Formats: sequence, structure tokens, C-alpha cells
Amino acid sequence: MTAHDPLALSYVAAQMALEAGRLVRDQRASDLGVETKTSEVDVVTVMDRRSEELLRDRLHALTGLPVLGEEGGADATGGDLTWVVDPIDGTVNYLYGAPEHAVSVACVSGDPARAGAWTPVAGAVYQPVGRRLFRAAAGAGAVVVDGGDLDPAPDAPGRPLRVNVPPDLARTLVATGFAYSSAVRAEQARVLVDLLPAVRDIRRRGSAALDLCAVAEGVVDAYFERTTHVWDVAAGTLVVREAGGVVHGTSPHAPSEEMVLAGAPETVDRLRPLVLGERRHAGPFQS
Ligand code: LIP
Repeated sequence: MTAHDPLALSYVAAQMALEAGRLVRDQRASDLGVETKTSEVDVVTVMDRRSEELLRDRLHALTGLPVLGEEGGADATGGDLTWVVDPIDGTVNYLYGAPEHAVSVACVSGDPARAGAWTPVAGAVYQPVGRRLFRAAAGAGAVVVDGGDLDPAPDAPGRPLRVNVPPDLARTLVATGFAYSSAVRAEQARVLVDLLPAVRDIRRRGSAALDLCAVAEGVVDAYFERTTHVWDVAAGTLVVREAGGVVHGTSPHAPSEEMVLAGAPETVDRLRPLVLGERRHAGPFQS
């Protein structure tokens, strides 16, 4: 593998997401050892830690590249490429036994610690319950592989993904998520007061990585969220971009912790003022 072979890196990302996904599904601890992080509702389990340990060990052994992870922070960086991993995205769903959780593995170029300073070159998101693998490589497209009864092979061909292009806001199905901070949640509720009457409906899946993959698959038309982290969105960002969509932040540039807004370019343009709270919805839409 050459250092910048996105397709080969995407197979490594997929292999790692599959291995960690199998671990969290098949070796779920009877005592999840739940601890809280930034707030009472922000949790981590022993399985998040075990999954990240596996990802770090395997990625170091296979590629020698540094890793930035949700639970263990960043290795010292040196070169251009870094693995960015979320060992379980959707931990609250995992805790409750809900299927909407995933392992997210991205290889990014640049500095993943600074918004706008990184670009994903390869990525995979694996949903272990349901055995669905999303995989993308820069310039080579994004696919979903439905494993059926078995975990799929990391390099299985899959079905190419394409974002929806809804004709207007009234026919735009929007996914979103909410922060772990009560104060930010109050502001998010105010944004929804204006947004909800303007769009087809809202979905709250509970995993930013799967939300972005849902945009790429056309299962929703758009996704936005505040206060996500690079590990939640790095792989999914590439899946959306390779499916013909864009992923913006507060400005039409890179996603940041302030904002991630994804969809077809025209959808994102229509949604931006509403999700940033800049424009109040003017009145009822005609159906
Ligand atoms: C979570 C998400 C969820 C989002 C939360 C959080 P975690 O990731 O993906 O959709 O709303 O704010 O970031 O904590 O389960 O890895």
C-alpha cells in the first residue's frame, strides 16, 4: 500500500470497523461499567474502551500511522495521515440495546484537531447490528455493503451511494442530533421551532456517523448537528462527499464542532440560514 492510496486505506478502515464492530456486538459485557463524561447524559462503557484499544493496536500494527480516538485522545503525530476513530458512535443507543450504533474509522490528511485543517481520504462506518458496512475512498466513490446473515468482507463490492436532491424545503427530510449540554439543547430546541414547520419532518437517530451515511444513502435528505467531534463525523463526511453531497460547517467550508450540515449542495444552501438560526420561517408551506 502506498501512503496515499485511498482505496487501499478504505479497505483497512473497513477491516478495522468490522473487527471492532464484531467485538462490541459479540462480546458485549454483562456489566457495561457505565461512566459519565462531560455531563450526566454523556456516557462511556467498557466496550467503548475495549473497541478503541483494539482499533489502536490493530491500526498501529497494520499501518504504523498515529490514531486520534474518542476515548484515548491523540498519539503524537508526525506525518500527514492520521486515523480518526469512534469506537462506538451512538453509545447511548448501545447502552439501551438499540441497533443504531456504529464503529467509525477514517484516515484523514492534515491536522484532525483543527477544524478546516483536515480532509478525509478514506473511511468506513460499520453498523454491527444489521451488518451494514459503509465505505468510501477519496475519488473512488462511496458504497454500502449489506452483509445479510454474515459480516461482509471489507472489500466486498457494495451498492454505490447517491444523495437525494429534494425540490424544496417542504420535501426535505432532515436528521439532527442534540448536544450533551442542557444549555445548548435549549438553543437547539429554539432552532427547531422555526425549522420543523418548514421541512418534511425531523429524524433523531442517535449516531452522527449513521446520520451522515443515511444522507449518502438517501434515507434522509440532510443532516445537521452542533457539538459533534471529528471522530463522530470524519468517516461519514467522506461517505457523503463521495455520494455527491457536501458537508459544511458554519461557513461553506469544513465541518466543525460548531456545526455539521450535510446534504446535496442546493439542500445545504436552503437549510443553512434556518439551522444557524439566522432566518425565521416565514409561514406555512404549500404541500
Ligand atoms: C454521539 C452521536 C450522537 C450525537 C451525540 C454524540 P457518541 O456520539 O453521534 O448522534 O447527537 O452528541 O456525539 O458520544 O455516542 O460517540
